[in-house]
Amino acid sequence: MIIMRKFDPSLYFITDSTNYSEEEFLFRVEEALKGGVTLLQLREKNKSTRDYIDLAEKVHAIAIRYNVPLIIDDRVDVALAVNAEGVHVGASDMPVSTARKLMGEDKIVGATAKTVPWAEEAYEEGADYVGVGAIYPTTTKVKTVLTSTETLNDICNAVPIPANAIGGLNKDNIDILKGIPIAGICVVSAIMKADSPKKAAEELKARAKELNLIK
Ligand code: TZP
Ligand code: MG
Repeated sequence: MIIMRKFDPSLYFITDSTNYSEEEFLFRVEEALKGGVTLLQLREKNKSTRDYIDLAEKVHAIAIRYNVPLIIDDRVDVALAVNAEGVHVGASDMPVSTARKLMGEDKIVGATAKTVPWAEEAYEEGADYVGVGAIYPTTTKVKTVLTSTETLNDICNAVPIPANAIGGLNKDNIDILKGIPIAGICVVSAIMKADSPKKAAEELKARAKELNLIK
């Protein structure tokens, strides 16, 4: 059993099953875990509730073997149904305070924050971490605007919870984050679409360490 709410956000991998068979998708998720991903989010936008739960159960079974917490995007009901370690909510999802109430004190609740007031509100409502971005334009299906590295820095300094950078990040461009007290890097494509998700995770982690972005 994973100790709840103790998590390492340093290499946060968010999945996207689009264009993969379930077998290929699960293989890639496991390879990423082998490569050193420390936190995993299942992010599905077009699945029925039943299919979301079905896939979440499979991903959770894999994540447990690597002792990596599983966060479910958007859906508290799906997170509770599979006893995932947490949920991530954005602006159009359930409010953080409601997600916290439903998830209980033992689970991780993450939130999206693009401004300092938004991050402060998430923290006050019980969020355990904030995801901040998009730092770079992203090709991952998402309605988002860019967040400057100045705002990212301000958010990191404004709230006592971990703040992760997200959006278009890869091993060749994370140097832009140097000196900003982020807790970790969040990526979809850089790992999901890599020839080898394992190698991509290893290289991203090594580069982030080299830049002193993570320990
Ligand atoms: N929120 C802000 S950017 C983003 C999300 C979910 C997508 C990041 O995906 P990628 O492929 O790492 O740019
Ligand atoms: Mg959402």
